[in-house]
Amino acid sequence: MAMKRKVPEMIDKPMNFCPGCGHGIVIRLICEVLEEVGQDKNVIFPIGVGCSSNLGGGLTADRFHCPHGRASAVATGMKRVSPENIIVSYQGDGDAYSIGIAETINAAYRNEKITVITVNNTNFGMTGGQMSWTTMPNQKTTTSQLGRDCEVTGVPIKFPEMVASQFNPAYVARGSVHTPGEINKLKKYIKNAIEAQVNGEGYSLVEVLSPCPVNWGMSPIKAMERIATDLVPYYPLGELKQREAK
Ligand SMILES: Cc1ncc(C[n+]2csc(CCOP(=O)(O)OP(=O)(O)O)c2C)c(N)n1
Repeated sequence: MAMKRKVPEMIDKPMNFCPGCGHGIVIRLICEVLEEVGQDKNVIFPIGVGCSSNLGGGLTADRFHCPHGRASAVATGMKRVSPENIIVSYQGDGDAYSIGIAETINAAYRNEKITVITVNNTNFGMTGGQMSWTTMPNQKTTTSQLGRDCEVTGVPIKFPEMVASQFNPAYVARGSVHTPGEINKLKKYIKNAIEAQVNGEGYSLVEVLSPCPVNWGMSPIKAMERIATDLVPYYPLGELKQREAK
């Protein structure tokens, strides 16, 4: 008998991502985890502006499409008003770390009991691939046509490192989607982040390195390879702050 393919119940429509985009993988993992920990009917997603917004179109879950960059502030309000709900913000790097960096830092600083998932594809994907704070040194984008000059722009931000070393979060990790093995590890990171919130342990953050083949001007396979060769050496993978044993 043929195996039945199991898609999480909360995914009820296809989402519109470019071929080879990583967003769909990340969203699938989040939904699988929420179902496994029994929170799929209890979650609310504050969603950023960008390709990340497509999450809103494909799920049955409650969600709120926030003003650009402000999802951490919205998440804070949701959690404080309704602490029994699980609040998972879903944002791109441009949204969370460039446009909304103040809100993103402030929620982490206050150790809000929310989960923040940021998809780092090293550019503003939806609007055509402009430079963001995570664009790599010398990377060509539509607004850094000669390559990112860090003398002029500063260096790419390592937000998880900053949160893990300067604040007091419950859990911080950086994962990636560029191999099946990394996807499995990423799922464990997302599970820890959401379980930390379920247990009221404090702020949890997972950054995901994710390909953007169209704006990187690469095939989907080359874009996955670029993560391994160019991004991982600068943005190391793994847990930056582990949960304390309860
Ligand atoms: C206040 C405001 N400024 C700018 C925009 C235009 N805008 C829409 S999506 C986007 C880029 C989002 O990039 P990122 O957060 O990295 O997400 P991605 O699309 O790469 O997933 C921008 C600049 C907007 N919608 N609102």
